[in-house]
Amino acid sequence: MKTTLTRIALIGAALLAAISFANATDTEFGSLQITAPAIRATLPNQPVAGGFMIVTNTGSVADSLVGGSAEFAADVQIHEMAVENDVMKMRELSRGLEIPPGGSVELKPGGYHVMFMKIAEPMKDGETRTVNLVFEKAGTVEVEFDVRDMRPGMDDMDKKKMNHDHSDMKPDHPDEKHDHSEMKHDHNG
Ligand SMILES: [Cu+2]
Repeated sequence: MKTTLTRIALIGAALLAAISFANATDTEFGSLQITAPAIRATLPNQPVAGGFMIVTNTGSVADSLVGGSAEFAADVQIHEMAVENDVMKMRELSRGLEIPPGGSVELKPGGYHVMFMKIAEPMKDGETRTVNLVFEKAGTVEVEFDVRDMRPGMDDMDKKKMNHDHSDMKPDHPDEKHDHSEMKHDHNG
């Protein structure tokens, strides 16, 4: 009985995992796992796009996500976003983003992200995009990213800080400032 219950619980967990990542193409690459890769849909004329995913390192040595390439972008960089003196800023991680052995790192809105610079056309919800990610040790891996409408406000960090659940459709929402800084970013990056 106990075993059956455990089994049911496991199947339930597996189903939940399958549902939440239903559209994403998870990729295994040596000792690296890339889960739920997604690009945030862009506004017309937005020059940059953000990419997000979870990278898990099941190996015994650290590896680093150092960059990438994509047909639709002039350059692919690894960025970090952080609050500095109450202002959201982002910078390129010049030495890459380290994925510790036995650990995983989440790239998400408001934090680490892949930045697609000078995109050739808007990223539209429902599309998929092929991206080559480059890891320092593991080398290059091709990953299919889903383009998804991630409205500003889906960021957990912001949810805690600002109580804005009913106002995230407003274009003048404070959250939008993050996107503006992303948009300006290609001139100094
Ligand atoms: Cu960025």
